[in-house]
Amino acid sequence: MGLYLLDYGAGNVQSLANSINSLGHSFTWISSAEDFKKATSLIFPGVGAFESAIKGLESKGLLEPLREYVLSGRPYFGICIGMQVLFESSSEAPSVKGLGVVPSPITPFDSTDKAVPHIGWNAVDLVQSNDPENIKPSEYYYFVHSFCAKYDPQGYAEAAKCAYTTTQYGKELFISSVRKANVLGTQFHPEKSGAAGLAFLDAWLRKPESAHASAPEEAVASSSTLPAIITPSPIHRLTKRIIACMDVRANDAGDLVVTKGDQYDVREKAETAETGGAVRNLGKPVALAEQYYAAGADELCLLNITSFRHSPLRDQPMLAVVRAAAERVFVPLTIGGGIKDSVDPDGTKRPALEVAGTYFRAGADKVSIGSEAVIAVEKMLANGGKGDGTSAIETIAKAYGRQAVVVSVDPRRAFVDPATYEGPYKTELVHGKPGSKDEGKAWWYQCTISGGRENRPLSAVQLVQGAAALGAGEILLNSIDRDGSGLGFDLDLVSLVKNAVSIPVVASSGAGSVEHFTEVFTKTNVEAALAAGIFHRGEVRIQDVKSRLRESNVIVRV
Ligand code: 1PR
Repeated sequence: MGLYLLDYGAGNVQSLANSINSLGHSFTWISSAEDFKKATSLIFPGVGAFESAIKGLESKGLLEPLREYVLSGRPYFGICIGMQVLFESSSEAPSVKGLGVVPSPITPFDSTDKAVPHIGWNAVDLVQSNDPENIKPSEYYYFVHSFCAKYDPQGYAEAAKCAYTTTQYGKELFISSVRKANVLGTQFHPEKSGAAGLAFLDAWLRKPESAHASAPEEAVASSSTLPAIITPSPIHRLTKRIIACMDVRANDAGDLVVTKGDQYDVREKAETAETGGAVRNLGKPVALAEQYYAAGADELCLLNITSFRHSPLRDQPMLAVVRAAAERVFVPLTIGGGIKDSVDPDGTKRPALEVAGTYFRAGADKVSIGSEAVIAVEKMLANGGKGDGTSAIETIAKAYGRQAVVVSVDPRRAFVDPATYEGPYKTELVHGKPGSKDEGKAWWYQCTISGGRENRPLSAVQLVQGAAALGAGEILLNSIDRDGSGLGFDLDLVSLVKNAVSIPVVASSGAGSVEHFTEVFTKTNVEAALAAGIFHRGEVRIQDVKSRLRESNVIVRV
């Protein structure tokens, strides 16, 4: 008896488990169809892709028991895919059917006027007058999805009547949560929405089950109230994200520390008397992660910059860091470094999908792929521009959804003679601004692998376009030239990449002051900005960055 959580085996369900534990509630995992009979409340935290969710449930014999549970009138709370399965169908996977409790389809966002997936903190507007979870229209909640249920009171009136809240992305208005009889569903992730999300979840969990339950027939009954007609606002309220990044590696004593490089060199300068040559130590990863969460970081990024000799699955300390951080931090966590096919010393093959799955189960929300993405795009271009389905990007995106796959780009400027250059990157050349120290120079952005140690014959534009075609959901755009320099983001690079893809782009490398964040958000269309050194050294606080952005009318979560 009691609260059960449903895990269909391909999503980060650990984040929800961690938030429920942190709120002091207990639960049991559904491990067989029989468990549905014992459940008196059920949460389905479905992260990932619609097809793998439905097929995963079917293959485990859990789809029909889930349908019976929902129709029984007992309390159900579905998150993201857990909400989408309540609908009739999804164009993400036309061959499979949803539960049909909410009669409308799930369709893709239009990417002509905005980046898709919709990733980040957005506002919700209450539609139903009854608000038992006390949702806060003044707060922001975290979304990460490419498909949604459009709010369409004329075309899909019955579904619109189920809308508890709506949210606007670009010009599109979609159902961001549903409430019907015993059923609650949120497209946003309360478990990743900081204090506001935890309060929402807690409100649902604290209510007596009898208050959520309904008679079985109410779960399918239609309502007589007419759905509200809502006119979209001129602008949406998706916030710009501020991300704190921790580069993690073992120092010379073997302890995992947060380090920070200058142009990717993480060792103290040789002339520094006592510490010369040592790996820079800027703190402990979990302690820093907690500190940045408390300070209002919208996301955290942990990059394992150790070069793996074996599969990263043997790197238990890093997994322990991810687990501990995920227990304390309730905003999204991206983990990078070593996400690739590898082989253990005993010959055991470890596909990238397994590596990623291990990080997801430890509590990561997204994985970031660096070197392997470059190799995959080179292979794809050599094959006439088509992926063969085997790359890390493709396999992970297929199982977990593209929003879980970030491609980390490590480009460096490659100078050419602008007067004579006739090479393949001619259309991507950037010319130094008149009056700047680069006047008269021209360069393209060359991809590197292995932490910048190896240059590859691929441009940043080719990489991001190829990665997006293979299924990446977001770009983390570093700059080796700017890393640790404090000179500000490389706006030429950011604009070039942002204009080349329609997936969200995170600008990284070079932040040295609050003004650099204002600059990157007002001069480019980038969705998020990431910094490391200035936060680690305490030179700038995340709160100060956000206050300044607000003064410049950039929408941020404060
Ligand atoms: O190739 O899939 O194993 O992934 C390795 C990952 O580790 C990549 O994301 C790569 O960017 C990163 N990485 C590898 N070596 C280093 C290094 O520093 N020696 N760190 C490294 C790259 C760059 C950013 C940094 C920003 C902001 N770190 O993470 O945080 O530049 O810094 P700033 O604000 O101080 O300027 P794979």
